[in-house]
Amino acid sequence: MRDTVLRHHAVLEHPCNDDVLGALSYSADRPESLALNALEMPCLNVSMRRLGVDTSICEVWQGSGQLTQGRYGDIHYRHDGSVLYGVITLPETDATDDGTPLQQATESAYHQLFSLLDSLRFPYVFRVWNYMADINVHSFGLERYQQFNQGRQDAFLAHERDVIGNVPAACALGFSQGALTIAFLAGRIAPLCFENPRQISSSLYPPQYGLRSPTFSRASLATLSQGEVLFISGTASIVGHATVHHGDVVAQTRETMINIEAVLSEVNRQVICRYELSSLNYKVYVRSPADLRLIQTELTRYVGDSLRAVYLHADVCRHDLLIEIEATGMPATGQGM
Ligand code: 3EB
Repeated sequence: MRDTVLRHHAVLEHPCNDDVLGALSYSADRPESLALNALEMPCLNVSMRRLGVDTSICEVWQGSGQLTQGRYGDIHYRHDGSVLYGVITLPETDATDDGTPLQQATESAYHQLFSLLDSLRFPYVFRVWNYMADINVHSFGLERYQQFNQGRQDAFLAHERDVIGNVPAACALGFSQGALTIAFLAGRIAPLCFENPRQISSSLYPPQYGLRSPTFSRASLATLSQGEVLFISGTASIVGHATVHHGDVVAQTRETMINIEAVLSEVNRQVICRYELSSLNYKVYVRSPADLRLIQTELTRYVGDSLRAVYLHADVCRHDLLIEIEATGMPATGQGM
């Protein structure tokens, strides 16, 4: 591996005065990720427009007790002793023999992420949010999402991390321009990871989707300060490994919800708590803003009038996918988030 990737960073830490671990905001009006000052909580802006309403949105993760804040290489993080939230944004530099700019930025980001977690002893990654420019564009002979997958999996392998089974829940979406932007939640207690029986594990996708497969599980269940939180990964209209319902956004929305329901059944089969579609918070990534009404109608029909969903204009990682939906939830009997 390259020197830049192997470089080890000093951890610079100090205590915080509040109990917010950090945040992700989504707004197209702030195209560049926010510059972080050493005293601010880790918060990145993702350059995506919210659909249906004029306000932007900020997702905030709460810690408990005394928090510690730190910097490690390009990562800004906070932790409360049991859960760590970090953000990293990396520009793409020049291609080298070691890979394309996006591949190298991704490998470096994940290398820093794993090195930080190793040195602070937060071994388990619960959830990763991955955002990059031009996710469907081909360059250097490879689709950019595949370049990202290559960098990500190489970093998992270099750190001797599992690439199937115990892997974080995740999402990977595109925006029109900006640096690679990644946020993550990690902790000291192993999460439970789940697959979807209707889909093959992403790590076993056939090579037509790239020689290095996407490294994520379909859901993870982790302990945060507010209790158990279920993270359902970005989910799309995929059955087996194939995209279904080409060009039909209503059918893709329905198939995606059938997939989310299948993941929920897996979770409910394996844990004592009960999770329900109506008690999840949804984030819906929409390729064509003009499809918003059709998607809202179909989702409300499927989940019910209590549907809580935020819609964002984004590129989905396969050109034939029109929608991707992720969800987060507490048990049906517990408190809403
Ligand atoms: C899929 O099921 C759709 O590369 O981290 C969903 C969730 C998807 C996570 C990732 C990709 C990722 O393959 C795409």
